[in-house]
Amino acid sequence: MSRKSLYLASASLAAAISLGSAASASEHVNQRPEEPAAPAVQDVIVVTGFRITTNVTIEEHVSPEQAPLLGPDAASLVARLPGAALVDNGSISGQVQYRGLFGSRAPVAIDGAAVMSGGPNLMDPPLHYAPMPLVERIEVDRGVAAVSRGPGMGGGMNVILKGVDFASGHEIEYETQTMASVRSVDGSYAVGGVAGGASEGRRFQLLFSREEGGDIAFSGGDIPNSHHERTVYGLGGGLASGDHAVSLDYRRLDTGPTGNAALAMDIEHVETDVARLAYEGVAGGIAIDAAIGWTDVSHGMDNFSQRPNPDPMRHRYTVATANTVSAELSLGFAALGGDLELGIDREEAEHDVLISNPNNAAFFLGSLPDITIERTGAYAQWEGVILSLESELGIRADWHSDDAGPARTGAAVPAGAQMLAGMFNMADRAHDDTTVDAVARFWRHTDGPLTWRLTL
Ligand SMILES: [Cu+2]
Repeated sequence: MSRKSLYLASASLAAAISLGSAASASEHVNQRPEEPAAPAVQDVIVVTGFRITTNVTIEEHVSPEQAPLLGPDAASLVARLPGAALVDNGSISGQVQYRGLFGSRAPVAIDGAAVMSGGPNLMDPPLHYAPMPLVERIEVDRGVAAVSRGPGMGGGMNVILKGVDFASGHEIEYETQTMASVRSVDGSYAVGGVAGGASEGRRFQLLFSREEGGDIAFSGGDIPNSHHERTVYGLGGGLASGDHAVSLDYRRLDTGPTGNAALAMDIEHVETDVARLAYEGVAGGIAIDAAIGWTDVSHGMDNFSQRPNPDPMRHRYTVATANTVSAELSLGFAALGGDLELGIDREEAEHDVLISNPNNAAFFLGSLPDITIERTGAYAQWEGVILSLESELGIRADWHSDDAGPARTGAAVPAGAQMLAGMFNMADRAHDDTTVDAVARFWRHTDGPLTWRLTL
């Protein structure tokens, strides 16, 4: 059975926001076993459109005509949820603020893996790595996030990218899911999707998306620095046998000149490689999830090539690099009348930022020099019924440590900044800290449309 879908974003059906259950999402898509639905504690945004060969019911969605997709940024879509707002730093640099939380307090994952940004001021925020043509759905924790999401406080987001799942039978079945959109306001287009094949024991897929748009036009002219350009491609595959499955995925993101009018510079490039090796299986009644991830970001930005800046002495070009390795392991089993999940995770990141003036070799500032950030976390999360309430109790601890190399400054840097760099270099540049998160979520469905929830 081959499934083919066509999405027309700028026509009548763009993006449907489902405020209902994650179960409605599974009607449209292959169920991913690693993401069990938890309707009462999540909002799920199903990115959908016309599916040519299947019937799609959209009654439970907000009418798409009332909520067309306004731009290329997935963050602007999530920002429509109650309690969410967009931090609009550029057409593909948006961050979601959720009930006052953002940044590391509202963690974002893609296919369950935490996303590591490379830019020091998040020109490539986590949702930058989820172009709309590749997004299948977005799950957002209502209020407090489960401890299994990682450290953070609430509004945890998980973007599920389109993908080819294992099929049934020995024969390879081929599948494509594609999407295309055009918008007149910025003369932009977006195309992309996934194509691949799968049997019960093998699967493979290719991902591609390309987006490009000029400055947004209005009756009074153009909005400067509102253009964008982004390409993502990738490949992945997996093998399954009995209760065990392994997968290996690789993605490359290539962002070209993109305006960030709200920030001091514009994106010249972001080039990011993401790879992930994952295992999922059951052994002796214990569900095991394990993964190793690797992210490498190279980012350049400047304040003169995409905005007026006539003084060559004030030109700045900044290179930022980030390299992250992460690993996680979780075990799930029945315990205490419910389901218990125990997990550990670790991240090691290296960051480096150098600000320079291409017109003056004596001007440079290593403002984030040889930064290393390490975190090790452990958590326990139990789900079951307490006093006839659906309940989830979780606790996690994280051990953080970070260090920095000496800051470097060129001779043309003003004395004040040189002095600050000197004081920074004399200070103790290593820190460590421990954080503890405890979460309790209770909910109860009633016969009517009401669901009671209490989260602490
Ligand atoms: Cu930047």
